[in-house]
Formats: sequence, C-alpha cells, structure tokens
Amino acid sequence: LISADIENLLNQQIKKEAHSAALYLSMASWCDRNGFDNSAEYFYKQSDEERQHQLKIFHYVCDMGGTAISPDTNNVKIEFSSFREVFEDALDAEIAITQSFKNIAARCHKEQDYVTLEFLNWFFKEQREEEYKARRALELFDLIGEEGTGRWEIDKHVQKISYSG
Ligand code: OFO
Repeated sequence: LISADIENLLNQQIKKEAHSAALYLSMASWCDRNGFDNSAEYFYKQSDEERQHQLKIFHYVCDMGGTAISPDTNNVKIEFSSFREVFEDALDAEIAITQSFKNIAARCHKEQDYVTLEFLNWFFKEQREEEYKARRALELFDLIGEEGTGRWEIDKHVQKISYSG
C-alpha cells in the first residue's frame, strides 16, 4: 500500500511524463518540418519512451492499491526559435524530471516507504542516460559548429548518440 501523499506525488509524476511525451512529440514535429529528419526520429523515440515511463508509474500506482489518474496535457510548446533551442529545452526538461524524482524519493525516505523507493531506482538510472544523451546532443553544436552545413552535420550525428553507462 502507498500513502495518499505518495499516491499524489506519483500521479503528478504521471502527468509530468505525459507532458514530456507530448513535448518530445512537439520537438519531433518541429525538427521534421525544418528538415532535421534524424533529430525528428530521435525525438519520436524519446516521446515513446516517456509514454512508457508514464505507464510504468501508472501500473505501479494501480498495483499498490492506489488510484492512477489519466493525465491531460496542456501548454505544450509548439514553436522553437532555433535547432539548438530544441535540445536546450530537452536537457532542461530532463533535469527537471530528475529533480522531481528526487523529491518523491525524499518523501519516501521520510515515510520509510522503501517499496516505492526501490521502484524509483529504475527511473534514476534512466535519468542518468536521458541527461547524458541530451547533454551529448548539445555538445555536438559546440564541436561541429552551426555554420555552413553544420546543422545538417549535427542532425546526422544525433542518431548516433548512445549511452553505455
Ligand atoms: Fe525522460 O523522463 Fe521520463 O522518466
């Protein structure tokens, strides 16, 4: 069983994961219509992963006797001022998600909810990877540079980003 507070925090997290899925879809759309096909592909995949995260927490709340709330998403950013801004936003979003998980874990510690704490471990590992990938993508902008065919080159390298940690 989970407490009402933890249930509430997990439902908020479900909403955040749904928002991440929607935001990545928006990023995929922006990249797609601006000719960055590989990055679009990358963000479609990220969006799918966020949907899986959402469902993972959703199932956990149900399994633990709680009420999982199907989230609505609004205020999803549609326009980005540059290719680089898309990736900056992606990194910011992942850092915020990591912080959000830390807050839930802190609450679990307080309540001695070691079951939920253990469940959260998977997400901490996942966040390590997500932050790495977002940071790596941003590094490409500095390494390759945006001038000339730079952005086209960056887009090509985005699909090769992988994490082995
Ligand atoms: Fe990438 O955020 Fe979900 O967990």
